[in-house]
Amino acid sequence: MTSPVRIAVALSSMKSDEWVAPLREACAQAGVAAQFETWGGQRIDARYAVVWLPPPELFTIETRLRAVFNAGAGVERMLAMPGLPRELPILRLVDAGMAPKMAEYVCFYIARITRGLDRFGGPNALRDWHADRPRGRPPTVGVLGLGAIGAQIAQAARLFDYPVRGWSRTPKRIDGVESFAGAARLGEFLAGTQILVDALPLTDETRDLLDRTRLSQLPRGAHLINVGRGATLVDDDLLALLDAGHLAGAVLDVFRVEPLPAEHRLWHHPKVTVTPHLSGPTPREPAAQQIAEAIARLERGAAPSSLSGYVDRARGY
Ligand code: NDP
Ligand code: OXD
Repeated sequence: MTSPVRIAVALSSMKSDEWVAPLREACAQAGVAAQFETWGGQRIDARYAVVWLPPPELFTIETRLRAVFNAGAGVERMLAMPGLPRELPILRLVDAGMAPKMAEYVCFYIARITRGLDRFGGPNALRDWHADRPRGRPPTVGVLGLGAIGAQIAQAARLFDYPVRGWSRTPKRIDGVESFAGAARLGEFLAGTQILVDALPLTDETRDLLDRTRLSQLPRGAHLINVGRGATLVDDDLLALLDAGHLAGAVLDVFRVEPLPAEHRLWHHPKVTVTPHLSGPTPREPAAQQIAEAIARLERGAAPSSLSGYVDRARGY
C-alpha cells in the first residue's frame, strides 16, 4: 500500500482547522490518499501545501514541496515572501465560487449608484412616492481585468443591460463586452467609462495604475468600485479628485494596508464606502475540490504549468 500524500495546511486568518475536513473529503473523492496537517512550524515532509499568507519559514522548513496552493486568487503577497523557492510551482484558485459573489457585490453597488437607492434608507430616508427614477441611457460600466473574476463581473453587468467594456493585457471575446487591450488603449477605455470596476491583480505593472492622471481620464461624475487590490489605486489622488468633484464616489473593498487603519481618511470620507475585503470570500468546498482535483492530476504526472491556476511568476499573476 502506498503511503498517503502529506499536505500542510497553513491558512492564517482563514482558519486551517476548518479546511482540513473539506480538503480530506475532496481528496478522497478525487481518488487521492492524503494526510492533511495544520502546519505548526515543525517539519512534516509535506509534498504539497495549501496556504494563505503562510509563515515564510514554511518554505525553508518544508523543502520537499512539489507545489503550493494559494487558497485565494491574488498571489502578490505570496510572490513577495522571503524564502519562497524560485522553482516551486504556485497554483492559485480560479473562480472557485468567488467570482459570482464578487459579481453580486459589484452589481449591488452599481444599482445603488445608478438608482439612487441610498436615498430611501437610514435616518434621513426620503419618503417621496414621486422620487426621481432613472429613465435615461444607463451608464457604461468599464471593468479593469477580464480574468476569472472580471469576466463574470462584466457578464453580470451586461445581464442588467448596462453597456459594458473591459480592459485586459490581451484582447478578449465576451458576448456584448467591448474589449480594450494593453496600456495604449487604457486612456480611451477610461474616457468612455462612467462606473469603473477594478478587478486587477497587483503586479509591477498594475501597482499605482489608477493615479491622478488615469483617474482624470474618467468623465466627470464617474464612480469607482475597487475589488482587485488596494495598491492599484493611489488613495490620495482618488481623494483629491473626489474633493474636486471630478469623481462622484468610490466603493472600496481592498486597501494598500489591510486592515485599513482606523484613522485613515477613506473610512470617513462622505463619498467613499469602505467594506472590509469581503466581496469574494473563498468558499471552502469548491476551493477544496479545485485543489484536490489539481493534486490528483499532479499525482498522475501532470506538469504544474499545464494546470489552470498556474501562476506565471514573470507576469506576476
Ligand atoms: P486572473 O488572473 O484570472 O485575471 C487577471 C486579469 O487582469 C486578466 O484579464 C489580465 O489580462 C488582467 N491584467 C493583468 N495585468 C494586466 C495589465 N498589466 N494590463 C491589463 N490587464 C492586466 O485573476 P482573477 O480574475 O482570478 O483575480 C483578479 C484579482 O481579483 C486577484 O488577483 C485579486 O487581487 C482580486 N481578488 C479580490 C478578492 C476580494 O475579495 N476583494 C477576491 C478574489 C480576488 P489577461 O487576461 O490578458 O492576462
Ligand atoms: C483573493 C482574495 O485574492 O480574497 O482570493 O483577495
